Amino acid sequence: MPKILDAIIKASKINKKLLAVLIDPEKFAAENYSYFIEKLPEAVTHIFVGGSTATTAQSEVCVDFIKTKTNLPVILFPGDKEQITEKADGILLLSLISGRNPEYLIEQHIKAVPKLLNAGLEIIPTGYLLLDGGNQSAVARVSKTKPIQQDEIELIKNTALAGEMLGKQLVYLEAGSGALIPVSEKVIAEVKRDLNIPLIVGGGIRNATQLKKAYRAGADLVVIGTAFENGEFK
Ligand code: 1GP
Repeated sequence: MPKILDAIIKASKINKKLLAVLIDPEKFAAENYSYFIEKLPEAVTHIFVGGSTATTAQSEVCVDFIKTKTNLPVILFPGDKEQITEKADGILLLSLISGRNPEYLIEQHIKAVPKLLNAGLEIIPTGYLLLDGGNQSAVARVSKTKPIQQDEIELIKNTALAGEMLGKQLVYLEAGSGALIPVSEKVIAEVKRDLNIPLIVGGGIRNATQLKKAYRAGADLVVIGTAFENGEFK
């Protein structure tokens, strides 16, 4: 039973908004995160673990620790197959469909199969779109792909819908970690209009106003990393 995905779909149907905190295993140190995880805002429903360049060991230590501190679902959001650890509950199996680099469209996934086969992780096929967030993102740098400009609404929308038609179970609109400009309400609303699967939005969301705007525009789940990590979320 795909428990994590089912819960996200159910929440989306009743318009219950979800919030994920993103933890980068590379920046993780138990002594800094202990308090952080225990004191997460009540609205947080999921923990995402991933970064652009973390190793398997870093990812494992991070997930292990988080699992001792919370019962929230811990979901891998890996930048690389090396970050896959069976200690998590699930994985967003991301296909970078905004880009044209075969490595992140299919190669990484093929290489990940031996690790995923018997891992017992809930695998959630996710169409991942990198949009321009006003600065160069780690995703763009590592994946060597170009983000889609946020005014290319038709392209963004059709890319997301193509993802759904290909069988992705979630669409993730990403402005990049630390983006100066989060995904706009217009983009979120246009994508959401014809999409039948839950919509995740992340990148550059730093305060409650931006969070509310993303929800109001149609995001089902918002991901916040940097602002929580730095204790700057207002
Ligand atoms: C990055 O969308 C996430 O993949 C979170 O971005 O770190 O800017 O919150 P921030």
